[in-house]
Amino acid sequence: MIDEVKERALSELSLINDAKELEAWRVRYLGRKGEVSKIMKMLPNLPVDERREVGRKANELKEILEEKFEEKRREIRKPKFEPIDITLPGRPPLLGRLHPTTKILREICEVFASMGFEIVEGPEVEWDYYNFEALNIPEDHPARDMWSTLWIDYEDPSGKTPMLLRTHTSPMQIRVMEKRKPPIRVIMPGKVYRYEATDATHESMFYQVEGLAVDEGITMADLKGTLYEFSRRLFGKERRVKFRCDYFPFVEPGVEVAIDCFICRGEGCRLCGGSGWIEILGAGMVHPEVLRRVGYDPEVYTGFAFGMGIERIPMLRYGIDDIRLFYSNDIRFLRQMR
Ligand code: 2U9
Repeated sequence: MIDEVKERALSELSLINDAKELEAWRVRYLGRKGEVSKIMKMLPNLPVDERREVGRKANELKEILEEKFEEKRREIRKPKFEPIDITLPGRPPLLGRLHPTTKILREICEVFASMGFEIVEGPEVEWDYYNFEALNIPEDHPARDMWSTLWIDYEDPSGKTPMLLRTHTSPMQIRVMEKRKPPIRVIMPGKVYRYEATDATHESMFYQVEGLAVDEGITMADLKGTLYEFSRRLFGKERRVKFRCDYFPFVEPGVEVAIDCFICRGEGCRLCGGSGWIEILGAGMVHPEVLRRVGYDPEVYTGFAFGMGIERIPMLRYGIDDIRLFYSNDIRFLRQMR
């Protein structure tokens, strides 16, 4: 009989889908005069040995029906559609931003790509040969002091030169020249490493873009024309550009390139340190010794090269006063980018 009540109750319940019917069902089965109560009231009339078994089953029935009742009640109460308040303002989607280094790097690449330069990348762990020797910076030469180097503790079994983290992207230019024949027009963006105490203007890792053009008949005029164009495309077409002598072992002559300050236009202000000029890059005609080493005849081929540190540019443009902010992974820094 208990089983029959259970089956009936559950099959009726399965057809119910409103609160009124559900309440009637509850009264019918779980109410004071309901089916379960009726069974309970019968218990004292049963023989003692049957009473126990029937009592247990009756309690079980009661529990199951109560549980199923609750389940159904929750189901009925749940709205069929999530209510939405269409007057609430929408949640703005979270937009990613470009890191200032990435943004400027892309701008630089675009300018040179439009002038016919190809973008190449290369290894950050290098041989001493490519980072120094081939660039006319011999071992024990004082010129090496220009680059505080992070050495890699590795000795190549073939007796190759020591390994290091590249201190500039120049080694890649040697690799390109070894692999190809002129005409060459490439730029190489990438990370470089220096063994240096960090401060507001120095980091042990930073980005560089270097460029190289080698062909027959390339002159200083090509260098100047290219870098004039670059400076104006990046910093404004009204910029004045100044070339001054400088020294790098891998170029001869070497120059330092400065633009008139884009804040004070040369008057002298805080940004340019009062001089009216801002240094943006270094450059020069590729040293004949460097060409000879990669098997190019310097009597036939000439070239120009340039190099710049990237972070300096967004620092000037966005007024960022500490280079350490770039790679400390503080999201508040990136959120300020447009
Ligand atoms: C080859 C031949 C010549 C690359 C050059 C510079 C001048 C230069 C510095 C600017 C700031 C590096 O980031 S920085 O510290 N670079 O001033 N770089 S000429 O000349 C080369 C490179 C490769 C084969």
